[in-house]
Amino acid sequence: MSDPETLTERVKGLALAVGFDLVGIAPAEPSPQTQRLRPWLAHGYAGEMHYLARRVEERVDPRKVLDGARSIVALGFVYDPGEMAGDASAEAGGARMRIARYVGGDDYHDVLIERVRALEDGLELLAGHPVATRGYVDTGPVLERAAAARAGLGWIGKNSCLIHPALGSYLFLGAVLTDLALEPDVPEPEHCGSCRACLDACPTDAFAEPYVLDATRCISYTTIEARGAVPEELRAGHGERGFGCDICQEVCPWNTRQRRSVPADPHGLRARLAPRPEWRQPSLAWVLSLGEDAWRAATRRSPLRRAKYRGLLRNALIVAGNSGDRSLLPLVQRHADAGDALLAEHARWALEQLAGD
Ligand code: B12
Repeated sequence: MSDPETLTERVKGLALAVGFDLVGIAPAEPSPQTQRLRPWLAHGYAGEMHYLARRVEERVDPRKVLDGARSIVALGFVYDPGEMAGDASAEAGGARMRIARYVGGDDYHDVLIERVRALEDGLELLAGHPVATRGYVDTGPVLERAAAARAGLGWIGKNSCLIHPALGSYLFLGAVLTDLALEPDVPEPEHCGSCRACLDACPTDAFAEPYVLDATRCISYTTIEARGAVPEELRAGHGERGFGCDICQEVCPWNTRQRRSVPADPHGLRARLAPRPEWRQPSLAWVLSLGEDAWRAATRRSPLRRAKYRGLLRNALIVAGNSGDRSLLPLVQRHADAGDALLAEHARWALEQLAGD
């Protein structure tokens, strides 16, 4: 039998070696954080994300996901290296559309799940006997923020994001459940104090209270997850944001460049995730004129696909309405006259806003 502490250190070393920036161990059991899910769902904060209400037992108790699970290896990866997507100045004229920092390059699920699989393969070699594992980046029935917080990767802030004291919150998280008995880490105390920058900055008032996001009002939800019309009262709050939103993280003092450090990237993972040139503050006119084939080509291997073609155009029409740029009128009018009822309604709204301007 291997000494559990030694094995823990070797597992952590391997997680860093395969490319993660942060690793910690949580016991595979329910925690006060996982217990938050049920009340959150009961308030209706999940909106149309019905999948979150499935497999609730498993999300709350990891042992229901993997029989015999004893530990969670919680993983973190910095996706914003400090050169921010929103910083690219709008050299060419015309209105721009902002997309969240995590979306302009290759899809993080694909990039990071490979690394998770490498870690899972290595666990068996380190342990010297068969090891049961279930590894996830985002798509499994695991509350990854809860696991990360319990494993000491950082604390859950008032914006509900996991914040690391040195690396900030522009992190992707992952988790490997295993039947190995590893030594748990100590949770990080919370350091938000009396700060309410994120709560006050949200343009759609999406925080029901500190730490609790009403996803149905969150721009990340309305631009990526929601398939139908965006409620009119939320459209002005979208501003320039056409896919995801970083406002509650941009205003967070733990994300200032001076405060954040960026780890080395020997596997070139950050380069794969970095925004492609066409998605660094794309021109709104370009997005509004994309045909479906051009959209497919421009979003290959990208998380932008999740909103679908119609979703991106719907979002771009809202941004057009907020832009005050009347040179977009002909493009917007084209969508108002085309056959798609959802896009036509958003286009008419945008035309009214532009006429008002
Ligand atoms: C559904 C989902 C969303 C939804 C809902 C988000 C939410 N806050 O619930 C939407 C589409 C809005 C969303 C947006 C974003 N997401 Co998201 N999302 C998820 C997903 C798939 C499930 C989250 C979930 O179960 N939510 C339900 C709530 C109850 O759980 P939670 O988000 O973990 O929130 C915790 C806190 O709210 C806290 N809590 C709840 N109530 C209370 C009350 C008190 C008093 C206290 C103290 C705490 C507390 O406990 C919860 C459980 O740990 C996870 C992946 C995963 N499997 O975990 C990614 C994930 C959470 N998302 C992530 C990211 C990157 C984002 C965005 C930054 C993307 C973007 N730029 O647009 C935004 C951030 C918006 C925000 N402020 O949360 C990362 C988190 C990174 C981080 N540092 O925290 C994850 C882990 C994906 C990943 N694998 O990297 N997301």
